[in-house]
Amino acid sequence: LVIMTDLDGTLLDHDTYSYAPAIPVMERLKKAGIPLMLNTSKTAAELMSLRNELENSDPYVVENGSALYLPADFLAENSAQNSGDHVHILGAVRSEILTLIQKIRVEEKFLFTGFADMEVAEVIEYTGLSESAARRAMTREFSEPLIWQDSAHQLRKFEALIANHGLRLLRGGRFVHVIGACDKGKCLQWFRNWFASADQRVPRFVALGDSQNDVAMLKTADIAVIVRSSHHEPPDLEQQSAVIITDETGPQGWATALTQILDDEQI
Ligand code: 2M8
Ligand code: MG
Ligand code: MG
Repeated sequence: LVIMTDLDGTLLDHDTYSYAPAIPVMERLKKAGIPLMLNTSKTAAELMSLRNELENSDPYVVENGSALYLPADFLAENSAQNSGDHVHILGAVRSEILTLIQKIRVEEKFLFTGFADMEVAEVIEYTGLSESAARRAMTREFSEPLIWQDSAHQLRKFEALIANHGLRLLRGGRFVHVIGACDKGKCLQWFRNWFASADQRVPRFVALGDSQNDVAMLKTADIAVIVRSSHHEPPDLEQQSAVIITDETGPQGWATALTQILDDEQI
């Protein structure tokens, strides 16, 4: 078994960013040797800080599937590879994203505010992050989060225009994210293939998420857990066999669902 999880609104509380209710389950995973792979909209800088705090050395994915990381420790334990960290980029370069969206904003008079337009104080205001955490969220490499201030019709037009340049939109808990031709699900599948190519038994993946940007990951997983949000409706997975929707929100729902799964698996 491998656990792959979203952060905001899933392992972390939407408002306080606390993961306290999930600590006992994270310890149980560690004891059982089950990897906990973080797969998030957050940046590599944000993940470095959080993974240190959690003492997590498992593979992870940043900026909505834009880049995935296989840390040297994990590679040494799980494969014959012994040559440092491995990074695989599936997404687009942020400077190219910014050039394009700023150009079409002028041409089409779209109304939006992206992280590149914001001072740290504004990011703090929109997210409730601390100053240092907001700065880490602003060090983006592969994506641009936007506050969309125009109509839904204009958003669809924006989406069609950026699609001509190989870019797409995904909706997180607070922002609309402009990214390359990637998503969290492609990364889950990449890891599955990696286990096979490393001559490992391919594990079953449990994925947990709360928003539209998690749908591809949830659909690709063997067991999908939709963590209920206090802020929006659960995303629609259409037909998927093994899907659980939690009663509780955020890390409490995360912990209850995983406890049930681990109990069922007799882990
Ligand atoms: C952004 O991501 C969340 C994920 O759901 C969102 O769209 O609401 C990103 O900018 C991320 O880097 C940041 O940490 C987070 C803070 O709420 O917002
Ligand atoms: Mg989320
Ligand atoms: Mg997220």
